[in-house]
Amino acid sequence: MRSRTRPARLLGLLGVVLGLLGALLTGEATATGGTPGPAPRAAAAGPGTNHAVDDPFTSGRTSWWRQARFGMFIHFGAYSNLEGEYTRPDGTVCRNAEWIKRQCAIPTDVYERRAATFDPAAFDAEAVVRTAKEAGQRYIVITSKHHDGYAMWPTKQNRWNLRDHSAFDPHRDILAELKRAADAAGIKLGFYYSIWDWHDPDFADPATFPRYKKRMYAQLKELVDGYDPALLWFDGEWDADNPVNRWSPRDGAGLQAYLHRLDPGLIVNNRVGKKRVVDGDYGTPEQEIPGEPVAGQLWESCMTLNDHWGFARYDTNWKSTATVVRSLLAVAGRGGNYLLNVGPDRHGRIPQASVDRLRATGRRLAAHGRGDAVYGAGHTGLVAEPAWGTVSRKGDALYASVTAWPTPGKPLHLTARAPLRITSARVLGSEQKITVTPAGDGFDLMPSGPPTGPEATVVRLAVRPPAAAPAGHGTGLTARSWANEDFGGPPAVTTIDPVLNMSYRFDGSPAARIPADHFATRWTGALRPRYSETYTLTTVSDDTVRVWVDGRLVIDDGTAHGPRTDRAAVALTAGHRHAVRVEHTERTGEAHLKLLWSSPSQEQQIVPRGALYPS
Ligand code: FHN
Repeated sequence: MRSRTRPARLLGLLGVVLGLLGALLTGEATATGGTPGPAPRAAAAGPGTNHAVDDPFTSGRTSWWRQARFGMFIHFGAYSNLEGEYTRPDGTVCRNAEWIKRQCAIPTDVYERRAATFDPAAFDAEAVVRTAKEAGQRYIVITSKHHDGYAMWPTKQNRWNLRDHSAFDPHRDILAELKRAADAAGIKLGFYYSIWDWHDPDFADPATFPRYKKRMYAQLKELVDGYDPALLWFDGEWDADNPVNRWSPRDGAGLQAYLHRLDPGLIVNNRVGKKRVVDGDYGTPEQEIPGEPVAGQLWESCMTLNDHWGFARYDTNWKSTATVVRSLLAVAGRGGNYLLNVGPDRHGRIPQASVDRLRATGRRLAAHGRGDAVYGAGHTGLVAEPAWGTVSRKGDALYASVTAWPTPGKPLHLTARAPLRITSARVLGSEQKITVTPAGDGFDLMPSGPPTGPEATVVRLAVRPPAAAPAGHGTGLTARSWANEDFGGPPAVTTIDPVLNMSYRFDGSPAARIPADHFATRWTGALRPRYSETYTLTTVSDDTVRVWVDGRLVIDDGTAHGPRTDRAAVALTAGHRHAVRVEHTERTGEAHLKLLWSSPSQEQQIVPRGALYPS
C-alpha cells in the first residue's frame, strides 16, 4: 500500500490554496472573507472552538467539487461475487445486491466462504477511469467498505478484506490502481465508507463499540494516508438494528473533526453524522432530485443506472441516456451534483450496458455544447425554472435546457425574477435563429427550427444582469457573547466576527472563557447587499435564533431546537447598510449558527465579510 507521501499531502494543500486563489479571482470570497491563505486549519477542540473552517458554497476546498457536477459511483465488494442471487439450502432463490447477506439471511460462515472465492482479476482501473471520462464524469466514489464490513484494500485492522480473504492476486491493490489511473486522468477519487458494520463483532455491543470505532478511525487513516482521497462518502449512519446502529451526532462531530485534522482539504458528505444540514459539507438525496437548491447546504443526488447499486445479473432495467442527460441538466440548474452508479460484476467488469449508456451520455453532453449548461454552471434565481426544462447560469450567460421543444410558432416563456436584459440568444448546435421578446413577466423565446436532440436542446442567453453596487469592504459584525442564555449582565466577550459561520458542535463555544453549554451571542451591525432585490436570509441554528433587519423581526425561532434552517424574504437595497441583529442561544448539546443569503442575482452563500459592518 502506498504511504501518503509528503509530496501528495503538499500537493493536496497546494490544490486547496490554488482553489482559494481561484475563488478569489472569480470573486468567490472565503467564509472568513479573508484573503486566501494556507488550507483551513482543522479546529482543535473545547470551548472557543468553531469547527466551521470555511463556507462550502464558496471555498477553494470545495471549488473542484462544485465545478465538477457529475461523478461516478461504484458499488463493488464481496457481495458482487454473488452477482445478486443466492440459492438457499432449501433450493429457494433469494435476490438482492449489496444487501444480499442480510436480506437473504446468508449465514456468516457461508458468506465468508463465498468471499474467499472472490477474484476480480478483470478489474481494469484504466478502463473504469476511461469510462468515467467518456461519460463526462469528473470524480469517482468507490465503495471501500460497505455494510458487510469487507474492506476493498489491504487494511491492517482485520483480515476481512480483499487482500487477506479472497482468491484475488495478493500483490494487487485495486484502490491504489484506481488512484493511479484517476490521478493520471485528472479525475478526483473519493471513497464510500459504511459506518454500519454487519461483520465486526464489536459493532453491536455498546460495551465493545469503542473498540469498533478505534478500528474504524484506523481504517479511515489508512485510506487518507495511503490513497489521498479528495472526498469521503459516508453511509450507514441511520438508526438500525441487526446489528443495532448507535451512531450519534456526537460520534459524527468527533469523526469529522478527526478527519479534518488528518486532511483539512478533505470533502465529507452529511452521512458522516446523521444526514443533517450541519453534518459534513453536502447533503445526499438518494434516487431523487430536489426541486430547488437545498437550504443551508450543498447537495449531490446519487442514483443507480438500473435498480441496484451492486451488480445484479438479472437487472436490465436501465435508465435511458435521455433520462440521464435530463437529470444532469436539472441537477446543475438547481445547483447540485449528480453521482451516477455502476456495479461491477464478480470479475470486476462494469456491465457493458452501463458502459454503453455512460458513453452515450458523454457524447450527448459534448454535442451541441450541452456540457456548458452543466460544468461550472449552477442555479440562477434570475428566472423561474420553466415547465419546459431547466435553466442554469455561468457568469453572464444563462443556459436554457429545453426538454419540451415547442410546436412551430409557439414561444418558450421565461419568467424573470429580477430586472435583467437578454442581449443575445443562440441555439447551441444549430444555425436556426431564435428571437427574444419581452413579454408579460419575462421573455418569449421563439425558435425557428427543430430541437437538436431528443434529450434536450440548450439555448445560450447572454444576459445583462441587474446593476450591482461595488463590492463592500465590511469587516464583520460586532459579536457580544454571554456565559448565560438570557444575555444577562455585561457580555463576557466582545469581538468582531467576520462571518456568522459557527459550528460549535458539542465542545465548542464563542470563546475559551465561555463554556460549551448555556451561552448566548448577539451580533449587531449592518448588512450591505450588492443588489436591490428580495434576498432570502437563511439561518442554520441550534438551539435558538432570532434575526432583525432594519428593526423588524424576520426570523423568530426562539424555542430550543435541534439543527434546522429558517428562512425569511427581505427586500434590500443595493449599497445600503441595513441594520441587522442576530441573537443565538445555546442551552445544552450541539450549537450551530450560520447566516446565509441568496437573491435572484446572488447564489446561496454564507453572508461574506465584505457585506457585514460592525456597530
Ligand atoms: O444501504 C445503502 C445502499 O446499499 C447504497 O449504498 C446506498 C447508496 O447511497 N446507500 C444506502 C441506502 O441509503
